[in-house]
Amino acid sequence: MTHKVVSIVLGGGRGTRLFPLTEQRSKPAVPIAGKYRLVDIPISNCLNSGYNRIFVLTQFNSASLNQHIKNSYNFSVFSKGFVDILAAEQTIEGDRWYEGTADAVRRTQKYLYNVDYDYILILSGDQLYQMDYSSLIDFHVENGGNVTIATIPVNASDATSFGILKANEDNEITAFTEKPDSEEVLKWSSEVSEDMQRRGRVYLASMGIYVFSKSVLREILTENPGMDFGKEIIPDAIETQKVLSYQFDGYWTDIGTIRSFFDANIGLTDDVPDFNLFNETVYTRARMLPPSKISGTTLNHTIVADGCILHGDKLERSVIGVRSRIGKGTVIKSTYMMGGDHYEDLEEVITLGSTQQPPPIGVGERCYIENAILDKNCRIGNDVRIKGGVHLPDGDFVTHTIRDGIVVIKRDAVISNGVTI
Ligand code: ADQ
Ligand code: ADP
Repeated sequence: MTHKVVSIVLGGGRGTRLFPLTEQRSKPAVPIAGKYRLVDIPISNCLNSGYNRIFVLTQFNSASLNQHIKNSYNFSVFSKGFVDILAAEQTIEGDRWYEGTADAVRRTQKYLYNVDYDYILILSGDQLYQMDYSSLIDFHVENGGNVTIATIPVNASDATSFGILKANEDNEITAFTEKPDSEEVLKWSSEVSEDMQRRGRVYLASMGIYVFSKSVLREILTENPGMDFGKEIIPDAIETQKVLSYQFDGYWTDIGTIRSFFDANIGLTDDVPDFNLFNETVYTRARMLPPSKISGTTLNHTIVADGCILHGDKLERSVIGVRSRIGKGTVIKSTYMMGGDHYEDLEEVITLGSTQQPPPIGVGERCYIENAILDKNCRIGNDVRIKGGVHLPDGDFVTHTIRDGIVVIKRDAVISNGVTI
């Protein structure tokens, strides 16, 4: 049975946890897996589930996000589909930014009046997973829910970063606590499958994916002035509405921090990755780039996107993004190189290569790079050594940031010949 659904992707607050990747762009526009953007994940899940009316809520509206959405998601005139960006904006009522997830949805409701729907699907913009939302909607409808939360069993250490809940045998949520501390969490275990129990995943976490029946959302957001779903709206709804838990048993991970973002990208190079790009289509912009050209390079567990020119010595457990250029003798390990937005022409590369002021876009010759994220368009000279790891304390510098031992080279940064980080 197809239901009338509109989807809202919560594209991100200030995105401070992903700094410096969000320094110059909004969170939904952060490049992932060498050729996609974060926002492509929830949008693709929606499209693969048959839901093609999607709003993306974001704090600021970078040109790149607009360009990406406009160029990637075009529906035919015979379709009612759309992907629209709604950025926190100045209005007669005020010039505040969205002050939380519920506030963002509340201030977006006026755009929904023209859309014909019965159920609203609220999604997070910073998670990596593949899910058929139509099963979730069917579950919500068949079980007569007012609100349904997608849930997943997690272990005690992860549980402190999520909303944790308890449900009865009818999957009705009876209690909810947002991000309990490590002592409090111990009181929140649930009955889960034997397999989950064996893995210590006995706490039922909210995935931050919510289904609301149309009138219920309007009622709740009018009556409860709360700014956040997790902190205020959901705990309140449990008291007044039928709130259901829909347990998901696939792979799901939150990619809101540099560490989890890095792990999710590098994880794609596993033999059988948890998130399998070869399963369902992940949609993105069709770029018409030339195939990658590789010479003299040993590649091991590495993903190479389109349009790269690679001469390095060895690439291992790395994701090499679109239009990357890597010079001779360079070794790259456990690194996510996002690539470039454009090519420099050959003449430019040769001139820049000979003067090295600044070096051409890409990574130069005889470099060693490990445990790093190289943002778009960075210019790394020759003989540069970047070695992330636990020995490096967190810090913010002009050209890079260090978080959890991962060196993040900023977008457009210039790292001169011979520099060691
Ligand atoms: P968090 O992810 O910590 O917990 P939050 O920071 O509110 O919650 O973010 C949810 C999503 O909304 C993210 O994609 C975020 O980028 C986006 N977002 C945040 N503020 C926004 C704003 N002002 N405008 C637009 N988008 C915004 C939530 C729940 C937990 C649950 C986890 C699962 O509160 O209960 O366990 O998600 O990841
Ligand atoms: P980001 O993608 O990392 O958020 P931008 O949005 O600023 O960064 O840049 C992405 C887009 O800008 C690309 O789609 C590319 O077409 C275009 N672009 C940026 N710089 C150039 C350039 N020098 N020449 C041509 N196109 C460019």
